[in-house]
Parts: sequence; structure tokens; C-alpha cells
Amino acid sequence: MSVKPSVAANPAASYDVVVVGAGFAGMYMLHRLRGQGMTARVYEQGSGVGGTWYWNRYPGARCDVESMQYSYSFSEDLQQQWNWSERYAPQPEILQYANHVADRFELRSDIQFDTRVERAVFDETARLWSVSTSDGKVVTAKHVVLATGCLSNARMPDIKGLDRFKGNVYHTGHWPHEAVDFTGQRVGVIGTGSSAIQSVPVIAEQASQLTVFQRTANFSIPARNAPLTDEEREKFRANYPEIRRFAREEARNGIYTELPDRGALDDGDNERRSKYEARWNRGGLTFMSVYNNLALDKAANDTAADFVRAKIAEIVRDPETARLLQPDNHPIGSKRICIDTDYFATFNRPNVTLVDIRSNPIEEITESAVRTAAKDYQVDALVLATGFDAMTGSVAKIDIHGRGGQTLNQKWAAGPRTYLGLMSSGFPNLFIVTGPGSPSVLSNMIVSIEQHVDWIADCMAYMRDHGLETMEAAVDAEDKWVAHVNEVAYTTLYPQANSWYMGANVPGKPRIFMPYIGGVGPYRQICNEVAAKGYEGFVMGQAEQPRKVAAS
Ligand code: N01
Repeated sequence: MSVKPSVAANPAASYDVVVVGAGFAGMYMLHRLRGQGMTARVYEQGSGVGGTWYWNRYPGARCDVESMQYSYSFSEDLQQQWNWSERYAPQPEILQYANHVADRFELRSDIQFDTRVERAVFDETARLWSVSTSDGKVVTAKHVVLATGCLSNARMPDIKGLDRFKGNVYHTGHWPHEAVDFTGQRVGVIGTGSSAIQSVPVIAEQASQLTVFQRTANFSIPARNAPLTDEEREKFRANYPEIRRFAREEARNGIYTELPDRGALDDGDNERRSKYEARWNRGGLTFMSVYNNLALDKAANDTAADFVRAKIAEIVRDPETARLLQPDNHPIGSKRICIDTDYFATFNRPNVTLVDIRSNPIEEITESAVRTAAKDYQVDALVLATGFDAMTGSVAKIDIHGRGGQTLNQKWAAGPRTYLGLMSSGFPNLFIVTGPGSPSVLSNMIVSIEQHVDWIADCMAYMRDHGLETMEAAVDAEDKWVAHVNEVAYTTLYPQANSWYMGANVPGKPRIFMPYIGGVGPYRQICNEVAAKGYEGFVMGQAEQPRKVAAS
């Protein structure tokens, strides 16, 4: 039974830890902190738990990692008792799971909903963070944990006239809580990333006419979603110790699957095609794990890309629409691969039209239409599936002041700089969960969240046990890590795409490959070794005397 100190929030309250966000990261962070007897206050801008799953309620939203794996592993009872209904749970079920976790571990009493953290200022004399929230209050805390999520800052496109549009406008990442019914409406969807690819087939079933505005075609693999049988669930549960171990230690992306032992060009055409066919029929993200060099070698990658392009041509009846849907400007997998249910087949429906806005850009939105140079497309409602200011967007919205009054936004103006994705020098006792410089979005997020939260909680306990008041990344360790993250990224094909991994979807955002592509297993090992060496590469402050543990 965990120790559960609870401090009622009041204007002068002081906590061991302030946690920003009550998604999967914030909830588990709170659970761990309570378990080691620390006081914590979680602030959440939404009215409920769940983070990205609280906001992304668009039609068709579901997980793209199998639910038996996209779930917490920290509680054996929880993973044995929770019944996922489908291979990829739909958003309402994932949100139900998040709420179940909040209730089961009695988390709500330390979470303040409908409250944004607006500002955090480090007081170098008191060695405390002063945290201001949207309800006008200020609290202090020894530590702040940013559990703000990587894809939580929905990005509105900068399209002229959007504010003039008379119909309803929805962003997939900020979907209303009431049911939205498109029956009988002419709907326009702008964007063709994962959110659009999941929502288009569902909206097409309701709308009288659906127009999809595509700037960049994306690779998508069928999900092959299906109800889970009792037998399938039991098989997973019985194998959980090995599945979870493998996901943490061996898988590059935190997903249990066979590891490929050969490259795409090591097989002849027929053998290669039959392997791709088998993975296509199995469905899901592991399509990219057929061979071990698809992310590294362009010629190998082309074989997978050609296979998927041929599938699109097979599925889509109109040859011109099929041609437009075939991605041609980035290697497969260099943008987050999409997982769909009937996305390409949806373009065979008579009520669905694809508009190529790469060759024929949107000029403006009028009161009732999306206008291109060629034509006005009349719509009653608009769905913006235009993505997120990923990884740094939600952090940047908080006015964070570290040593010498420097803000995190100033420090990150040319791109995020962290040591291990966990801390940024000059910002003592400020931790980031799945931050830039960690595997985060390249992995099963729950695996990475649990690893970070455990590391951070252990670190705070170490500080307490050793009488340490502050901890921060050393500048040289951070510089080396940033260089390493960049170097590893450029050994792969990933930087060849204009992706949100690179910040390329936000005009003016620095082009830096943000996540760490070294793999969750090696990354975990590095983090563990750093901790085992007394937090090597971090500067520890004890009373007035800082102690530096040199990075090797
Ligand atoms: O966003 P995106 P998303 N005019 O950035 C287009 C995760 N996720 O919400 O590529 C016209 O991928 C933009 O075009 P382009 C997953 O990690 C997971 O779909 O910039 N178009 C692109 O087509 C995913 O990768 C799931 O040329 C504009 C689209 O909008 C991440 O979230 C489900 C435009 C944005 O695609 C983001 O996915 C959903 C403009 N001004 C999401 N601005 C799961 O399955 C942007 N676009 C768990």
C-alpha cells in the first residue's frame, strides 16, 4: 500500500513536486511520488485525465500500438484485470482506462483540473520553483516535472480567411466533447496525416460530400483491427513478463515483435514481396520491421515504398486519384507511418473527392468554401487535421525562467537542448518526461513514459537521501548529448522528410531532429548507467557547494 500524503491546495502551498499535465505521464508520476512519501500537485488544463486521449476525440481516433502493449505495466493487477476490447482500442476506451487508473490509484485528490500552469520561476536563493497558475495562484515546489505531452499543442493552419468561415470548424486535436454529426453535410478535411487518415473513412460514412485537401501524400498500412478474444488476451497476460521485458530492453521502439535479422536487399524479389505481403496482411506498425535496414538504406527503403505504392494503386479505382495518394517525396517511415482502416478504399466512394493542394494550393477560405486558384469547394463544415507544434509546443507555452532569469524559450530558440531529454542546463530541478532528445515519439509512448517517470522518481529519492538541494544538466554533458542525438539521426533516412519530428510543419521552427533515434533499449541502458554513476553529467547542489559529477 503506497503512502499517500495529500496537501490541500492553497495560495501559499508548497510541494515537493509540481507536475504539469495529467496524461499518462503525469498520472504515473503522481503515483510514484506518493509511493515515496513526497507531496505533489498536478495541474491539468483539461477537465479530466488522459492528456492526448482527452483532447483527440475525432471520429475514428484509436491507438496505433496494440492496446495490450499500449498500457501501463507498473501494476501487475491492473494489466491482468483490464479487458481491452479490440486489438487497437478506440479513443473512448483509452480514456475510460485513464479514468479507471485515476480512480483505482485514487489520484484525483492531488490533481487540479481546468488549470493551466502559466509561469514557473526558479528562485536561486531559496532553491525553489515558484509556479503561477491560471486561477491566479502561486505555489512553490522543489521540483517541477513537465508531463506536458509531445502532441498536445494543436496547430491551427495559417490560412487566409479561416475566421470568416460561417460553418463549424473543428481541429482533430481539440475535438468537442459533444457528439458531432456530419450527416447530410458537405465536409472539408484539410491535412492527410494520421489524424485525417483515421477520421476520413468515418466522416465519409456520414457526410453527403467529403472533400479531402491533400498537400503531402502519406504512407499508411492497414490496422487490421478486430475484437480481441479471451484467448488472445490470456496469451498476452501469461507472457507479460517477457513481452514487457523485451519492449523495454530489446525493442528499438518499445513494441514486442520479431527483430529482423536481414536487410531488404538480401532477399530476392519474390521472397521480399511475400514478406511484405505477410506484414501487410498482419497489419500495424511492425510493417517497418520486416527488414533491419529500411530506415537506413534508401535502396532498401524503396522496395518497401514501392510495395505500398503498388497496394494503393490496387485499392484505388481512379488512376489519377491513386497516383495522387501515392507518396513520392519522402522515404517510407521517415514521417510517422500511418495505420488505417479503409483509408485508401474510401476514395472509391462516390461522395469522396481528393483535391491536390500541392499543385493547386488553398488561396483562402471564404464564408462557405475552400478556394483554390482552380475552384471554390463549397463546404458546410471544416475539419482541420493539421497536426501539432510537436514536442516543444506545450513547453513553450509556459513562461519558464531558470538561472539568471533566462527563459527556456530563449535557450531553445535555435532548437531544444537537453541532456538525455530529461533536463536542460540552467533549469535546476526541472524534469521533462519524454522530452526532445529522448526516444519518446519514436517509441511506444507508455514504455518511454514509465522509464522516464521511474528514472525521475528514483533521482528525486536519491537527492533527498543524499541531502542534495539541486540537480541540473552540466553544459558539457548536454552539448555532447545534443551532438549525439543529431549524429545518430543523420545516419538514418529520417531527416530526409519534412516531418514534425524535424519541426518542419511549423513555419519558423528550427529544423532539428528532436527525438533520439538510438532505440529505447540502448537509451534506457545509458540512463541507468548515468544514475548508477551518481548521476554522471549532472551538477548536484548541496547547501551552497555545488558538486559536479563529470561526464565521461
Ligand atoms: O498531424 P500531421 P496528425 N495547409 O502533422 C497538413 C500522432 N497520431 O494530427 O505534410 C494544408 O502528421 C500536413 O501537410 P504537410 C502520430 O504520431 C497518432 O495527423 O505539412 N495542409 C499534413 O498532411 C502522428 O504522426 C495517432 O504537407 C496542411 C497534416 O496537415 C501525429 O500524431 C492518430 C497545413 C498534418 O499531419 C500527428 O498526426 C493521430 C496547411 N496550412 C495522430 N498545415 C494514432 O494512431 C498542415 N497541413 C495513435
